[in-house]
Amino acid sequence: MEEKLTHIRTDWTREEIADLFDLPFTELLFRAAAIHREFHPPDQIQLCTLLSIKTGGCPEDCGYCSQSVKAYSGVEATKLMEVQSVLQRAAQAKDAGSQRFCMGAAWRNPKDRDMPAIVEIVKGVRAMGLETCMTLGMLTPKQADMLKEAGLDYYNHNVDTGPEYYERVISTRNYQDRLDTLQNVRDAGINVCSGGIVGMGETRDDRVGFVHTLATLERHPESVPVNALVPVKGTVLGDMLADTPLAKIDDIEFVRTVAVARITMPMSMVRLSAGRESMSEATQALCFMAGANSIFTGDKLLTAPNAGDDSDAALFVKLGLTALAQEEPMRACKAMEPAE
Ligand code: SAM
Ligand code: DTB
Ligand code: SF4
Repeated sequence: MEEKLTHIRTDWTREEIADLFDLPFTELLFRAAAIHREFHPPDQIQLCTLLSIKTGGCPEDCGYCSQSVKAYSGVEATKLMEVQSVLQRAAQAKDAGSQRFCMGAAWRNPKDRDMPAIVEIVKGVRAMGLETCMTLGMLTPKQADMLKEAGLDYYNHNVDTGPEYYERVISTRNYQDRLDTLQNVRDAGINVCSGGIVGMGETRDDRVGFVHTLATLERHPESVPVNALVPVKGTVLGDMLADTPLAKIDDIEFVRTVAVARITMPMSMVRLSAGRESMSEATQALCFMAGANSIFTGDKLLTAPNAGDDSDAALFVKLGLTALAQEEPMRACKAMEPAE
């Protein structure tokens, strides 16, 4: 591998991260873009498809989520989808040009009786040549091993925000629970996907703490989704935001968060995730400039609306962006192996 000039660090201090956030916007973007092109093709974006394989009825009380039993969002609870139905949807996603298939279940944690079907799904989707990602809630070491054995490429489990703000958003688990599952995933040898949500009423310092948590893990997550809160009616945060329109996250602050994630975690895929449907093309373009290199395609995320293929295709043409080649993601993840 050609030598990279940027040193990968896991000893970032909160002060250093706060200083990055404070940079003049043009300087911050310039630094992020420079680091981005050292590690990634700057004109290629990975396309991912999301599927909710088990929707709603979740016992957790995450204040942003339409799928919590505590939310009055109108999302109906379903059972885990049949394996064949999931595989059909994965095949459609591949035909539509997706490289990665991410499957989400509204569980606090998978039950052992769910695991055989989950394992079948992972094996089937992987056999299609798609990169696989699952997000099923908390995992025991044994469940993580089973997923690894099945061939799962990535496990998504977000820390969501900084450690101090976490208990304001979720009361049914704590920050350490999240970190424990991430460790189980890491120990099993599965790539880690962990990020969070910007715009939940947190302060700049909470965003500093959020990036600091991820950038100081023993090994950076290979994938870092940055979501903008999608305010869903009937959720605590959605309703709070509806009452205070000024609380919506400022676009420039969102781009700053993407840029700081890129600078502190140079090799990770930074995913411009939820919230694009209400983001201008110009803001999305700034996010790509700041180092975001992956998006979710299609007109639906798990339950919330997404930008949609037509508008994405038009945006890619306008910006001269192309989809990351199908074999690239695996290469990216090999490059993450620690140096001998
Ligand atoms: N139950 C699993 C868990 O919590 O890990 C997986 C599903 S959960 C929907 C996956 C992630 O989606 C959450 O951690 C959160 O970061 C993000 N998310 C959920 N609702 C959102 C919303 N309304 N706006 C932005 N991001 C959201
Ligand atoms: C992530 O960080 N964002 C995706 C993925 N991981 C699973 C999910 C976004 C969900 C948005 C809200 C919804 O669709 O209900
Ligand atoms: Fe459940 Fe996940 Fe939604 Fe939290 S984010 S309520 S754990 S589905």
